[in-house]
Amino acid sequence: MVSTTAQSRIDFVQSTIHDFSDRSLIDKARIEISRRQIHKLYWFHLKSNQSIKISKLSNVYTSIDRDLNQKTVEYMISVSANVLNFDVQKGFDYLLKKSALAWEEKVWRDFPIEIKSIDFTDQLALNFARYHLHIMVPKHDGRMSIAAKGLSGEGYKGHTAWDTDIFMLPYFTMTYPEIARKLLTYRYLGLSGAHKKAALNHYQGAQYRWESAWPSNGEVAPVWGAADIVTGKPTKIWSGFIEQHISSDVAFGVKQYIDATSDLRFAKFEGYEMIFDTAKFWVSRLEYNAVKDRYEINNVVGPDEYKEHVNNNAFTNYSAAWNISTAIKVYEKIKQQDSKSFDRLNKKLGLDKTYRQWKEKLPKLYLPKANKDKILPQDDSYLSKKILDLTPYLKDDAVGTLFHDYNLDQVNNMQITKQADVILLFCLFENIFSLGIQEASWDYYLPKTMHDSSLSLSTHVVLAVDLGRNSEAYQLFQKAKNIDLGPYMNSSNDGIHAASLGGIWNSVVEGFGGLRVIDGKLRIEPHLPKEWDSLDYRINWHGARLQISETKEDFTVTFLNSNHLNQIVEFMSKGQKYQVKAKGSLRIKL
Ligand code: IFM
Repeated sequence: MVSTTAQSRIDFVQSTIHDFSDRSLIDKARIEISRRQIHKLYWFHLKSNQSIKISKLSNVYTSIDRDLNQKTVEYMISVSANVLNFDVQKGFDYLLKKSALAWEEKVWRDFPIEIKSIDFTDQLALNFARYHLHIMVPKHDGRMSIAAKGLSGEGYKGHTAWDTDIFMLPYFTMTYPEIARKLLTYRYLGLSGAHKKAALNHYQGAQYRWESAWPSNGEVAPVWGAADIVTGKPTKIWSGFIEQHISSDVAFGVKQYIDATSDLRFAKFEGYEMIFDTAKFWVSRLEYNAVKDRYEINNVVGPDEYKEHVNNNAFTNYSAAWNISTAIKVYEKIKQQDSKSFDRLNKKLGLDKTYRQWKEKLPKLYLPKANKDKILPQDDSYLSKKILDLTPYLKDDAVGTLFHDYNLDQVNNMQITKQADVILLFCLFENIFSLGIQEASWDYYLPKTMHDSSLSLSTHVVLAVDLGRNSEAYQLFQKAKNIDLGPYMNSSNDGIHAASLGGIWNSVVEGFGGLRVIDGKLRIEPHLPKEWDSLDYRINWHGARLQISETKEDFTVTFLNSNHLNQIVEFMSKGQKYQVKAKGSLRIKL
């Protein structure tokens, strides 16, 4: 089948061979074509107990594939057919073995993660998540990233969202940094699209697109969504216009990668520029409130997409402040230590002027504070909205059931949260908020949270563990596991939920395993659930490969190998600093 995408004019050649163990059993065959589909129908006559084995082999070539010598359709057809004929000669069993060997060598054996649990599906879900993470990441080409539905469906039209930067990147950063780097290169190339979006909105710097496709495209998020139950008209989707935290999400992923890998080449030539350019966007985005003598970020959608046009969404403001303060630190550091990179970036981005703006505005950027009950307000108006008892909706396993009774305007005016918002803020910036604030806010927001986005549950797992609510965390983990692997047959109709699969690794390793990168430092504080005997995983830290083996009583960090002789790895646990030398191992009692 040869097809061309309607807007970007990319040619696709897809070939399939049906290989039969005995072609003489085929009575007749016919090709059928329907919209975007091509089928071949076969009729057989099989006697009782007689069988036929059918193998289906396919390949796909596109005119943007880098490894093709020529990009013409004729050339692609000939390569595609030759490769397929060659593969069919080798046979399905051979190809299967080759594939299994590659999985074994590159994924399962290199970075094993083993959970000893009373429930074997804990391990199964983790393997399932890792399988998808590896098949859907375009590690061969930085011009693409992971789509919100991976490769398994047409939901979100293959677009990339913050799902990659916040929910999937941690897995790759900590285990396959070379793949993480490709995902970040996509963001670097996407600066051109981000500049377009900022300019269109009269801002400066890089305003990343809420949904993105080809790096240089502008915003591609849809404008209209499902029918409104009250008006009967399509609901406007505001994310592409005012869900702006994506710019600091990208910078956050960049900084975590630099902290975990110390990849200076990336930092100098791609990473710092993204941190600066997003901070440049934020400083141009801030609005001065003369009455209160402070800068605000008004009229946004935060991670909770059931609250539109809100002012001072805590997640947005805090993450923007983090973005600006990180840019200030990087500016000061490279100005002192690496004048060559500084001069290049200063010239390109006009950093001296922007630095003055960062320094002037950051101290006055409004950061919402917890109220007298220690609840951090999600935004300026959330806590004064009407409260609806969500129990009947929360009992329902389907998502979006609220919209059978209310439209988005009505939901907007009630204390109903679609997905982790304040809770995610606590997970990403845990040092800023006291345990008391995190606990009170957890108790307040949880009954108001619908988990109507698949990004929600795993974030809740991680914070529940941090708050010492292990059995609640394990229950939430059971639900998170079921998002794609569960019994609800329709849940993955539009494709799997890529971020939630990243979230499975986050729940296991960052949550129960207690592995975090905080302020540039590695921290390990395991809290295994009572259902688990042990958790074993491997990570990369500054080029060193570490094996971490955890039980409920203790944990051991073993330094397996490194590119640098005499390397020492430092990590924190419960406020204590530890060091482990190359080939060494350290056991710490809990
Ligand atoms: O990016 C998410 C968003 O946060 C909630 N709705 C689904 C999107 C794609 O997964």
